[in-house]
Amino acid sequence: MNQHIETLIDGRPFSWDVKGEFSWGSGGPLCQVEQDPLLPVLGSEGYRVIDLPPGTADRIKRSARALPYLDGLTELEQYHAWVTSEADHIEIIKISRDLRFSQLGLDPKEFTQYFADLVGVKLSPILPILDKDVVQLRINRPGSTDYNPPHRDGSLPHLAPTLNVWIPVVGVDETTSLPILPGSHAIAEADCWQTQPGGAVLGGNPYRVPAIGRLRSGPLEMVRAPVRFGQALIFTPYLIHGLAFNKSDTKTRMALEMRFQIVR
Ligand SMILES: O=C(O)CCC(=O)C(=O)O
Ligand SMILES: [Fe+2]
Repeated sequence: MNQHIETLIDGRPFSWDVKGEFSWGSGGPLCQVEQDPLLPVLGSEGYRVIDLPPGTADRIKRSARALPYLDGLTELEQYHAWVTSEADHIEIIKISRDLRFSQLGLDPKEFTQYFADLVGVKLSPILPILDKDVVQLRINRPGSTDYNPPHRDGSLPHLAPTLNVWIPVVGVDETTSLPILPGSHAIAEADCWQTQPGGAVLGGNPYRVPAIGRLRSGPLEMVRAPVRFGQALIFTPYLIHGLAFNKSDTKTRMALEMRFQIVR
């Protein structure tokens, strides 16, 4: 069923259309708020913005520019003017959403150690259910539906015991950054009006994560994460995030998503 959903981003109305069957979830929060190993560092808002070591963001940007399927694109921010058709874009994002650290020439050990030290929890780049590391380059063209619905990665079992890391590559500012709902990891499932896994289609693309349309208390009131080039947003996989509509007229936004398994 087609749904037209009203949301607030930074206090301004933003409405979006999604195809899916929505219903109220059941039970309490997925996040074990009292025992969660990440929350002592992420705090009651469930996220933090941290500085990357000097030079790291530039190195990541060079790695993205060197990806074979982006060959010939000199300014990553101009991707939308460079990609010639929707079909080509779809081929590109099929690859960019399922990368390994090695394809980017990045050392998984270096990043795992850096974030493990930050949160004080043992991490691994390998997600056991998938038996591999997964890094995603999110490419989000101006004014497009290249955004995913509001969701929690932790709604999917293989992404639940992880730390989410979101790293600006190009074009991240107050018009393009990732909207989040601070503190939303503590919201009960019963208070989220959502689809089943795999049950949401947005802009013609199916999404594996359940989409969250609204809360019992009212519309989602999201804020763009205050993270910029040179920094990273680290967050609990139970934090509601998504709907990163690119409001700029001129810049494609790219961000690199890393996930680390919590080792117990
Ligand atoms: O970059 C985006 O728009 C989505 C990011 C996301 O869903 C994630 O980092 O888990
Ligand atoms: Fe996500």
